[in-house]
Amino acid sequence: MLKGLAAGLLAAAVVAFVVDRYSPSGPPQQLPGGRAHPFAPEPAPGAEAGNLFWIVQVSDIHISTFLDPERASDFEKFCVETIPIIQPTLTLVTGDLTDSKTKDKLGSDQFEAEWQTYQTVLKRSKVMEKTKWIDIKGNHDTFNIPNLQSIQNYYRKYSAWQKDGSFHYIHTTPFGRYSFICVDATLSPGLKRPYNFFGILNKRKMQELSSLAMESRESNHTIWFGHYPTSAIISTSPGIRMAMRSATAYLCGHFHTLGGLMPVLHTRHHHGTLELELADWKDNRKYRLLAFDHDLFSFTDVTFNEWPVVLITNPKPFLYSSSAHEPLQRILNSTHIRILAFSPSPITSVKVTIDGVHLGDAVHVSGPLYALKWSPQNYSRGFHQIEVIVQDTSGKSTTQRHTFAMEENLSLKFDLFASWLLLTDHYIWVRAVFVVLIIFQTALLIVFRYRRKPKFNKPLGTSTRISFSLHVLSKTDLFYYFFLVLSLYTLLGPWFIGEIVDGYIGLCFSFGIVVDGHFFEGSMTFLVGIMQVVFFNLPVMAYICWCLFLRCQGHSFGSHLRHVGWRWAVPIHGFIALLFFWQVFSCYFLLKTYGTLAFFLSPLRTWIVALTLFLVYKTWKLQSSTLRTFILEMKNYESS
Ligand SMILES: *[C@@H]1O[C@H](CO)[C@@H](O)[C@H](O)[C@H]1NC(C)=O
Ligand SMILES: *[C@@H]1O[C@H](CO)[C@@H](O)[C@H](O)[C@H]1NC(C)=O
Ligand SMILES: *[C@@H]1O[C@H](CO)[C@@H](O)[C@H](O)[C@H]1NC(C)=O
Ligand SMILES: CC(=O)N[C@H]1CO[C@H](CO)[C@@H](O)[C@@H]1O
Repeated sequence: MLKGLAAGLLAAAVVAFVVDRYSPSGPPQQLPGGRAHPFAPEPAPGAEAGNLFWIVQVSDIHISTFLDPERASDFEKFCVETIPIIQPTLTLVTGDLTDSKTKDKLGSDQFEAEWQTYQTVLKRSKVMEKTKWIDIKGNHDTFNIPNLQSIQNYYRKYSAWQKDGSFHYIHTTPFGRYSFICVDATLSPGLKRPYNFFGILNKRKMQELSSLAMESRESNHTIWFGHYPTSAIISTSPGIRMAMRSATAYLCGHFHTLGGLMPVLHTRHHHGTLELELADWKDNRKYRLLAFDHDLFSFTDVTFNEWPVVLITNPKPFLYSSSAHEPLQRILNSTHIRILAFSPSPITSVKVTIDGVHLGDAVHVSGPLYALKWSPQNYSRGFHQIEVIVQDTSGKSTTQRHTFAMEENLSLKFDLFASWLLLTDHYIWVRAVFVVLIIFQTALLIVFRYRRKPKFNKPLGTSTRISFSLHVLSKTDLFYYFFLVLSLYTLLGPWFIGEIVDGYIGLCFSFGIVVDGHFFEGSMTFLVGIMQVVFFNLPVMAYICWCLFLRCQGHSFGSHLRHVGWRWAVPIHGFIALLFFWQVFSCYFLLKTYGTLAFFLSPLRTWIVALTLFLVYKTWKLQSSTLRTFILEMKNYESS
């Protein structure tokens, strides 16, 4: 009863913590680090064309020589058709320009042809003359590159930006200065996949970013952008989110949509910065339109070739508002609702509705801008829903709707799972879980080795059986040392030695990768380590326990089937066979990803497969005095 209550309280506390930590809400109250003055209520959005510009983001293009040629041809169409219609001031391409995966999709390498395709698209479409095109590297663009000077670093030759490293691009307008800071967390040397999933910002790179942040202090808005979400970046103190706290938003890609699970990955950092992951071009053909209208920031994520594209810039959505970064009082001070609408065909109507009441058609101002006079005071209390329907001459129409509000003490929450994905430093929890698992298995072995086995007392319940079999396993040297060494080796030993980058031999440990004099802190490795323990080390140990228990009952490999029956034996052996084949597949995976040398020099892959077969054989054949004692004891018990 008391235990239940305590567990309930603990669970409630954990849930409260999670909900509190991962459900960042509407406008936060505090001023961000560095902002000296409160915002001026002027200029407020009206019917004039000024104080407005917009940009486009596209991410994870993955141009591939082997797969889906439409990725590149659609991308060319995007440059030839979409960009001239939208005419963004700036286009940010946030990494993974090329796929850089081998034909079997397992290995990774730089293919010059992919980069040439990318460059050809840029040149043929003349897109760089139509918009400021800023393309940065993603992890795929750095697979298998020994150093930045290497000829393999095709980014230097074929991209538009061509310069490695973080930078600060300033867009200056008559109405203000706008900063765009690139976070380059890609690795150098660029490891082959899959141990290239997390970005790293060492001390030097962090200092560089902090000074860029200082430079941007006087800007009206600062946008940070990079390939990796902040949760997939290992950064030194004070941490990447802290460094970008004065930014209005951080734009990134990399997670795609998590295989379709998370089509929207948006959240807010504790300091108010929005983190906006963009779905990929690769499979989903997504891109993003962002606008600064009288310093109010708004954006919409859209699908390629779906027209009209519509963005309501005033009033902006409450969820994405930050009183720390934007002059939100200008909404209440504004005279017009403002909408950007783009389409290849002329636009015929822009209908505006608030809370189900049709307010009229917005009037064309200039370019893509439409405006409709309104009285914001009427909506100054509580939440309101704005809906805009844009129609063009081709008969296509798009509906955009969102919730806005002008009171700052209201709150709306971001999706909890999206926030968890973007706000957790994943390299930390995977490390903790991995170490806990290793300690659990090691402790289990040691405890049962040195604990005295209690006498049997009838009846033989499940827990007694489990404990008995653990005693047998831990007290028999061969099995004890096998699993103890396996467990500690998973933690400490090199898993494999091989060409982490072609031509450079490196070592892969759970806690990191060493190659060419560089050490890369572990992240993905811990996740692989968790899989290893959960799907191999622990189940195989449980399986050997089960077999040993049957042996103690006097069965052989042949006779145990009759005893336990097919209904149990088939699923158990089948499950272990499945895990075993997964291990065999991971050897093949290693061969394909890191090459022949890694395949042969891999204690935790190839060697363990052979050793496990040997161990299973020994489970049924081993003759040892310890085992005999247990067999005898079981016999005495069963005959009593
Ligand atoms: C940008 O900042 C300057 C200086 O604070 C200010 O005068 C100007 O009005 C701002 N621009 C807009 C569009 O608010
Ligand atoms: C909004 O307020 C104005 C007066 O300020 C009033 O004339 C108008 O009818 C109101 N509209 C709505 C929808 O309440
Ligand atoms: C927000 O503040 C206003 C006064 O500024 C108050 O009238 C209103 O009830 C508050 N709303 C909530 C939800 O607390
Ligand atoms: C259109 C409008 O309401 N403008 C007002 C915005 O706020 C300033 C200062 O509070 C007023 O002077 C404007 O008249």
